[in-house]
Amino acid sequence: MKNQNLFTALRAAFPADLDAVAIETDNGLTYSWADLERSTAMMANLLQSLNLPRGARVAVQVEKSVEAVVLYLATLRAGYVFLPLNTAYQSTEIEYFIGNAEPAVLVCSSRNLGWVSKIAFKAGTQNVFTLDDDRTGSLLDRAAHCSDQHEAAVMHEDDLAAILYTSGTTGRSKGAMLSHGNLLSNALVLKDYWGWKKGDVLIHALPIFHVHGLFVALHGALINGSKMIWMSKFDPKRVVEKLPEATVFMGVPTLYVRLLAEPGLTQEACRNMRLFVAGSAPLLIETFNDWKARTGHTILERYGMSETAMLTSNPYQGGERRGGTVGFALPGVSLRVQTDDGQPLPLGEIGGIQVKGPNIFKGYWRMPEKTKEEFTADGYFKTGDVGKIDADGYITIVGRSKDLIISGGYNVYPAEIEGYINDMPGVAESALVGVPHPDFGEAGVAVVIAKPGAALDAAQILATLKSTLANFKIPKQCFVVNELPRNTMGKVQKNLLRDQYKGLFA
Ligand code: MLC
Ligand code: AMP
Repeated sequence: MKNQNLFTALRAAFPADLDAVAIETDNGLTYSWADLERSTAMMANLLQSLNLPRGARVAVQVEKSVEAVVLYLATLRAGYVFLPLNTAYQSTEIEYFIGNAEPAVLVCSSRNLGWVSKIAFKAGTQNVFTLDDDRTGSLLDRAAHCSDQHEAAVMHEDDLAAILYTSGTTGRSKGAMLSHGNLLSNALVLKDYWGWKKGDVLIHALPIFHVHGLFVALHGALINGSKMIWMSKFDPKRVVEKLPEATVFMGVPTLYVRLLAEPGLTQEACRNMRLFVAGSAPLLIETFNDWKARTGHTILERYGMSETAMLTSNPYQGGERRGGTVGFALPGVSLRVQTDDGQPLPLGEIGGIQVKGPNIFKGYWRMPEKTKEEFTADGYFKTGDVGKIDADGYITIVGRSKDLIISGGYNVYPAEIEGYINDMPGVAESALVGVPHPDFGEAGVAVVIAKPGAALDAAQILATLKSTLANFKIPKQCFVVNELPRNTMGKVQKNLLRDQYKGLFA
């Protein structure tokens, strides 16, 4: 059997000169390709010394660092399953993920060790390590004693490489299971489609616990043997400073909006740039146009999901990059638009986007029924996005059938937040809607009604949410009202609420 280990493919793309710089960090450190080879070997040996069962999950909630990337690559190399968790998640959220995924290994920041390890031990996780963004922690201490020689585990293309938690319209988060084959096929397609070439340098400024930063950006650079300028946090000034040394940048729309506010963003600053990629949320046409006017570059917008990695892209060459569209289905991806009852729609008509291809995930972790519901009888995955295909083949996303808010590139599921608000004393009902926001694209607004005789304080509601949930999920405003608009069936009409509050952040 040919080894389909994603790590093996990434490793094979390292340049011949292993002493060349692979990653340069914003605090002045450099890591060579040889450093990546050795450190991933040591960490893979550490993981293997734990005698984990096949398919064991390695859950990780740590600040962004090169060592966190080493841990990701080592997990692939050793043949285990990587499970990244947003650093904003608090104990209630972590408790759910750990309880559901039952990881064999958990790696957290040392400042969270107390509460995280309690959750881990309760879930039966036997191995808890710390990793901090200053190159310290028990994980590195232990790995330092391991051999720097390691033969990558032999993996089948269907073996799991990662589980990414993503929420549904109802209920709790679901773990999207992605295989080595899913991720490798997508990385190879993008390498070709986006014209990665020798000498490319990527500015990596995204978090590494979601598809965009962990797969699209990181795999993109690694599978091309390209150097990365590594930023632990997105700082627009720092990005502008570093642009002259780079050729590729990737970001969610909020990053582009914030970069445009920098006077230093000029054609001169972008003189060596080859490609700006945007995705994870809709890019406003104003941002697309302003970017072109300021830098002379046309942003390439693409579309993807946790369950699918990248699905579509505007052309890199040989065609126009059209603002407001997400381009064409990537090679190997079959994309169609259908009605709710499964009827194909002609070009130009709006319907549900469905996809098929080697990049589509293996299902939701321990949720076979949910997985089945999300696929059609002929094997297409229902994305929950609503769109159309025009006569030239360009795909436009016009909305979502799933009740989802995308704020600054992070997903917020109204059902989850409403659940927490509804459980608060004195609350009769609530509705969370997304409205336009100049910085985050979309922002959540909570509208709440009180039980008869109860007095509610909007600020208190927000404060209670803040003490429980990840910060990006907290509504930016909360209103206590007497009633919610309803249709004749009694269902809350969120479109009317969205309309009512649409100017709130204008
Ligand atoms: C931070 N805040 C947000 C937020 N990020 N609020 C709403 N939405 C967000 N995304 C809030 C915090 O709660 C805080 O509020 C205040 O803003 C400042 O927090 P911060 O931590 O200083 O924010 P900052 O570092 O500036 O972060 C903003 C950001 C970040 C845009 C840089 O959100 C980010 O990195 N987004 C990228 C997400 C991403 O990578 N998505 C890809 C998903 S993959 P307060 O009140 O506490 O002060 C995917 C598939 C695909 O979707 O197709 O790619
Ligand atoms: P996630 O579950 O975090 O992977 O988010 C995936 C969702 O982000 C998709 O289903 C889309 O709704 C949205 N998305 C990703 N890229 C784009 C884009 N370019 N334009 C509009 N929406 C996007």
